[in-house]
Amino acid sequence: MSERNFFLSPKASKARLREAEEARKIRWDIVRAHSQGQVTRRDLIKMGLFTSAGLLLPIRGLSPFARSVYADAIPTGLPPSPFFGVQAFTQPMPRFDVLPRLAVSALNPAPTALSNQTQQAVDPALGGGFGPIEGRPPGAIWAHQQFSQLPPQVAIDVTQEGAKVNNVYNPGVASTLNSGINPANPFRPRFHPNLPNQDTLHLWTFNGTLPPKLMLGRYGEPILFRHHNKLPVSQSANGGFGIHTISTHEHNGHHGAENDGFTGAFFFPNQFYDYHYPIVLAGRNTINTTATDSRAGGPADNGGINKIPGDWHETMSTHWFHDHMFSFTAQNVYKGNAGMFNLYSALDRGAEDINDGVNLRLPSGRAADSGKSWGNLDYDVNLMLADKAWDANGQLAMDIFNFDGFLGDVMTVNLVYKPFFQVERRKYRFRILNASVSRFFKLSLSDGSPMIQIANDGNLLPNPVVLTELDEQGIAERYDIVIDFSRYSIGQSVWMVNLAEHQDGKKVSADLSLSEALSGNSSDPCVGKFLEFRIVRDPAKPDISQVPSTLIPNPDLSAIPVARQRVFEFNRGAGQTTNDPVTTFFGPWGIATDGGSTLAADFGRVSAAPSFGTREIWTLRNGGGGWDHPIHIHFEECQTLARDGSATNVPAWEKGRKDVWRLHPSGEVTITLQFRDWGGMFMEHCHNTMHEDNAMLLRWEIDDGGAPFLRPLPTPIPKPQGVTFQSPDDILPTAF
Ligand SMILES: [Cu+2]
Repeated sequence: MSERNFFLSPKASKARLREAEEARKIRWDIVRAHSQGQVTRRDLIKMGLFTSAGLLLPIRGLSPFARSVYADAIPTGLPPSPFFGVQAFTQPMPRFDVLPRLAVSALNPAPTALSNQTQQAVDPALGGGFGPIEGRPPGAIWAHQQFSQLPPQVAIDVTQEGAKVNNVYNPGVASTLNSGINPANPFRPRFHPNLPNQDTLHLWTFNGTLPPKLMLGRYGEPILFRHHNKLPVSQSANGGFGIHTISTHEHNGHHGAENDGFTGAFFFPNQFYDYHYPIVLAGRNTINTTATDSRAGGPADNGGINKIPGDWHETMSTHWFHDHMFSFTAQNVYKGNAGMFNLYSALDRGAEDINDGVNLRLPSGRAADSGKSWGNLDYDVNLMLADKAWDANGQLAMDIFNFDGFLGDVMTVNLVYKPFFQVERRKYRFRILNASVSRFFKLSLSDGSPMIQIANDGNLLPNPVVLTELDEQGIAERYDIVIDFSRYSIGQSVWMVNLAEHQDGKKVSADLSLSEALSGNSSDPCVGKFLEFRIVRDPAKPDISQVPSTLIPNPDLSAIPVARQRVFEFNRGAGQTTNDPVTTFFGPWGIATDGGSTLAADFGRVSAAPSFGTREIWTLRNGGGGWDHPIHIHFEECQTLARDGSATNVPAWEKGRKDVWRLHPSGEVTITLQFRDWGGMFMEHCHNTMHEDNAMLLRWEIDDGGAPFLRPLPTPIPKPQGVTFQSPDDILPTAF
């Protein structure tokens, strides 16, 4: 186990803890000044506080690993988050808060295909003058693609704003299925009833409230997601981290780029952005175009299937949505900009009693009892895992200057500290999201009993996999599992346990055995039990849910030629060839494309431009052995062809489609993907969001699918007074 950890033990001497608290104050003064725009990273380098690699120099007090006066060889560590006497497993776990699904006519102004450029006065803090009410870039290229063919049928109307009390909590299930929580009681913005309320500057969430938000959607029913930015107009009103400009990514929606939360298409306070999620099956223009296959579809209100065009093998289930602001994603997601999206289909109906030969009947709930033909949440539970830290006052806190990665010392589930969850003696589906900044998890149950993995990322696997330990789960990966609690007796408890120990944010330092993780000896405070399942009763009705041996086979790509291959190598020690103040960032991390040099992020650079309607093979390679990277490719789900050059290295739980891959130290993944249905600019990046922000991210685009797309696409430059465009400032020689 580690000798060196990010956080000091609470048992460290008072003097050591005091030294660490002083160090944290100095360090966070600099963090705050930087996040509020008072000092730039270039200034900090000039002042000698940064190395050119971006890391803070190990001056005592500025780095958690600087040498302490108390013991030369041992770093100080950060002081642990204060607990105010709170014990683990003493509060119920809140289910997600289901977002209301409104009629599109409830939106005022009505959504439009092109960005709504109606002018409004701009706050003087944002430069004054006038600017558009919608932050989406103007013009045909950023218009909603196929808006008239796929008009929105449901509206989701949300804000981003500072923490406040939730008086409209809707868990979507009865209180008995939510550990007895009475949703009529005000739900306060805090990590435990005995911890302080988070203030409006430190926690910024969807609608400003907890619990985190859940969107429910179904194939064939396009959603208009209107996101209002109600964050403070002053950049300094941020509690020391986070920025008030946002861009929302529906991870991993198969949508046009104008709805993908492009990192450079961010919008400002007092603006909104209309995201159009058509929720179509990939391949809709070439496969099952007459919509005759009943496996390709969405749940109908009458219990039947609304058939749609496209490939049913491309059906997705578990998504999430989160901020993608250029170079500020880690801070904004950590601050609360993250929700989940359950996507229902003919195959995955969310109604376990519908037995029509298509519905897989996964654990969810009964349509006959609820009257809901889809989306029953009774036994289908979203779990958002994230490590957090807070300051001496109990307010959320973050160190944005550790470019290796940020680790919290407090484990949260659904944004509360180590809760319990009451369950019945039957099967449950859990949709587990790793929503951390830099931490990987590895999950097991405290008694070592089996779990059935049914999905990886957004996708049901070809076949379920029985495991007593899940694989490591990187940032942004989703693992759907089924746990059968019928093997326990009423009154028993079993815990979910994290086996993955970190010493820093670069990678997992050790995957512990279950007994090691349970021993309490790890110096990583997020190792061990973090969620208690309390088995409280028998189900009122027998469990008729199923886990079929075949779920969703992969689409067959054998007849589709491979148009070309590309190689992306993820490295430390990036250079920057451009110097645009808006589109570039520099940092230690970068990506080398097709054997070129390792480049830091520039969203004005085109690194790859695959041709519309083709298929390619991409190799993602980790250029170093000292770190892992969970790499995310936007747009369409990929198939994993090989790990480290061999198909036999692809484990059973990665044999379906995926959108995030842990490369492993010095590891390599070979994937194949298609470019169809939509166009525009997309991204590829590390989802260790500290790496992503510093600056392991690139832009690729589909720009030859016909009007309105130009090759190459102009880069948006957002301002409160309106988005302007400029030509790409770099096009890599192998892009086209
Ligand atoms: Cu990374």
